[in-house]
Amino acid sequence: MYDTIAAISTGPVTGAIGIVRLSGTAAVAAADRLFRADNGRALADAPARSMIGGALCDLSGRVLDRILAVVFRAPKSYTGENIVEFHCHGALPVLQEALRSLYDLGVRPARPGEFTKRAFLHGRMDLAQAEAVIDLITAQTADAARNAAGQIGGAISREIEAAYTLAADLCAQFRAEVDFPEEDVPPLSLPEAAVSLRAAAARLTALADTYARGRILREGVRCAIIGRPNVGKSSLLNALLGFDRAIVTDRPGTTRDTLEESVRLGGLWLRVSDTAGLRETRDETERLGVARARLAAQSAQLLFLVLDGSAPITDEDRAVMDQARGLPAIVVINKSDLPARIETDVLEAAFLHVCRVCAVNGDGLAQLDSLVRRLFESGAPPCDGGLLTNARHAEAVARAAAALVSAADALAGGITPDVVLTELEAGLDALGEVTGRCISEDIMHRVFERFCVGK
Ligand SMILES: Nc1nc2c(ncn2[C@@H]2O[C@H](COP(=O)(O)OP(=O)(O)OP(=O)(O)O)[C@@H](O)[C@H]2O)c(=O)[nH]1
Ligand SMILES: [Mg+2]
Repeated sequence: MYDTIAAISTGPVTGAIGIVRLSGTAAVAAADRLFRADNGRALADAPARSMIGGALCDLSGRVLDRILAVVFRAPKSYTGENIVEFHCHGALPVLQEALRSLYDLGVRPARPGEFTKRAFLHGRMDLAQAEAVIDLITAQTADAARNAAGQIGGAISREIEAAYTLAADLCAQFRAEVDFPEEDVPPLSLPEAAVSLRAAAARLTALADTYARGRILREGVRCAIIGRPNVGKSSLLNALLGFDRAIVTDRPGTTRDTLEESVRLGGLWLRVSDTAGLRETRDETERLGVARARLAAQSAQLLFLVLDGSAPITDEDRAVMDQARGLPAIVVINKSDLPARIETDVLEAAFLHVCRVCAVNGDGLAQLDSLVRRLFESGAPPCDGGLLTNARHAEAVARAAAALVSAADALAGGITPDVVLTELEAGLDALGEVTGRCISEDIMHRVFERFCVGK
């Protein structure tokens, strides 16, 4: 039995609509103290999942807002409990006043993620699906949202369950043979079992490998703009953002500190750092900036190496090119509005991805967009929910795959059933960590504390 909780599910912002949500045994009774339906009927008698017009009042009966109320009855609700939603006009003071009245009635403020935690605890979704809810809420790109939506629909859970069922069935068979050797348990075909285990392990390994791309979906791509001073790095950042974020001057050495901004490019979420121009310098502040620029370049997953297309390649350019060699880099030849004097053939020989842009008028940015898209999308599976986006899941799935391979090896090597059982059980535990079948209080707490209040 859980107490009744409430929160502003649309968040502490003013919008056209604001939703106060209550969940728990007393949700409908508490809501009925504040809501006067236009049809005169109590919410306790209202049909489920219908919008009912009426007035939202405080406990003294003063009207706060004209709203729509919806009742969802247990167990057919998001949390699996009785839920009432008040769809109000989005004025925060009204929403807060409604909450205060509910608290006076003994309803408790919901903690971050508590609605979704209850959904998990009541079996409305497994842990992988619950975690996808937070991915969906915080998605930065359409692909990230699509992947999360697929996971809420059970894409990951189905993969995990298939392996879980196979391992659990084999476990049951082996247990029967170990525990009741005198019973007539039909013998297991060991080679067949080993083959199915290896096939399941291969699928799990492929799933774990999707994390490389899934991580990019969730965390974005760390990208550094590097180049010698004055080639137009800050101008490129501003052009990508669509507004003047970084200071631009015609004096080399303008940018000192690194500056990070998020941009959407090539369907991806890029966390772009504009950096100080790379050169040898005696100026102490600039030297610190150059050191930071090098650090940003080293930790980046993608480099935009900017060159000035209106000048021949300099020694400073060459030093930057040396630093970028072997890293995922796109050479951006800037200032395409000026007469070209750069040796393009040298660049094309040294780097796979080269494009010409003008950071001042935006020419060539579309080509940069498609280069980024191509660089990160080649061979990637579609974002339909099949990508793991969570390090904890990826680690557990890889561990499960390793355990199933060990079990298959033990079977093939004619090792005693108890060893096979130990491996199979380790695999089951690892899979259970993803779906939440076997999960410690501590991990569960950590998962849900990442949520916002009201979800
Ligand atoms: N004609 C032309 N000028 C540009 C273009 N992009 C940048 N510039 C000019 O080049 C100069 C340097 O631009 P910045 O963006 O400050 O260059 P930066 O690489 O950030 O320079 P540092 O911060 O000093 O390393 C400025 O005068 C810009 O207006 C371009 O595409 N065409
Ligand atoms: Mg700059």
